[in-house]
Amino acid sequence: MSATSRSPEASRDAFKRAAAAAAVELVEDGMVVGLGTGSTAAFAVEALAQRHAHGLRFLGIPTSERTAAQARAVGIPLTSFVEHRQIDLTIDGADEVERGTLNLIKGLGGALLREKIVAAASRRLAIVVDGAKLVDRLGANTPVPVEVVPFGLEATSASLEVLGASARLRLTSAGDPFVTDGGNRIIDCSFVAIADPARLEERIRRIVGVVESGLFIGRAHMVFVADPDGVHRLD
Ligand code: ABF
Repeated sequence: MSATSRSPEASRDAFKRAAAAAAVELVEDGMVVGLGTGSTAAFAVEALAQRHAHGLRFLGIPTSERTAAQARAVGIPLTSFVEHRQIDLTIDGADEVERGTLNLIKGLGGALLREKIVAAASRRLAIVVDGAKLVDRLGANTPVPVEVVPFGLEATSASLEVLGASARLRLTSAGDPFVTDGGNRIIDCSFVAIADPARLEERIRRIVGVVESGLFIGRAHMVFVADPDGVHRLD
């Protein structure tokens, strides 16, 4: 069955799987590989497990406890920054990819801090998405997630609103504040349009109480996008 003759959800999963599989082809013997978080990155972890089962030797550094659990379950050997300061290649998802710049919004999955630490330590960051994630301007469909320390988060949130955001504390389905792997909270910040994402990232970072934002500016080296026409690599 072709991806386009399936239900929209199944098609989207087929695109995510195809983008992930293309990125996994970049992994070579002996590499340290950053393992992203989210449903698309999870397809990459599955594909990596298959390559590992066929003899490829590599070590993974996961970007979340969720991904660590998945990687262990499928038999991928893990390492950490204690043993390796530098990562050869990270494969991760994104919530929005800006055409042309490859700037990103990440963090709807709640793992943006570890994702950014892993991205910053990576020689190459490969992003895997389905075509629905491509936008002309960041912020079009997605809020910018901002990880903040719990203390004073109301004041931090007010400072984010001064930047023009409509700021909302992320809650779990049970109505409790969402807690990140680092024990922090996330404030989702909607901007009508982000004209200058690099400047916005800097302004958010300067707010006391902010740990990191989900704006990834100039970090992606390549993006694998899958849509009904196939998988395209953007560099
Ligand atoms: C991670 O998972 C995040 O940075 C992003 O928020 C999310 C994307 O998830 P999915 O692939 O499920 O859309 O990559």
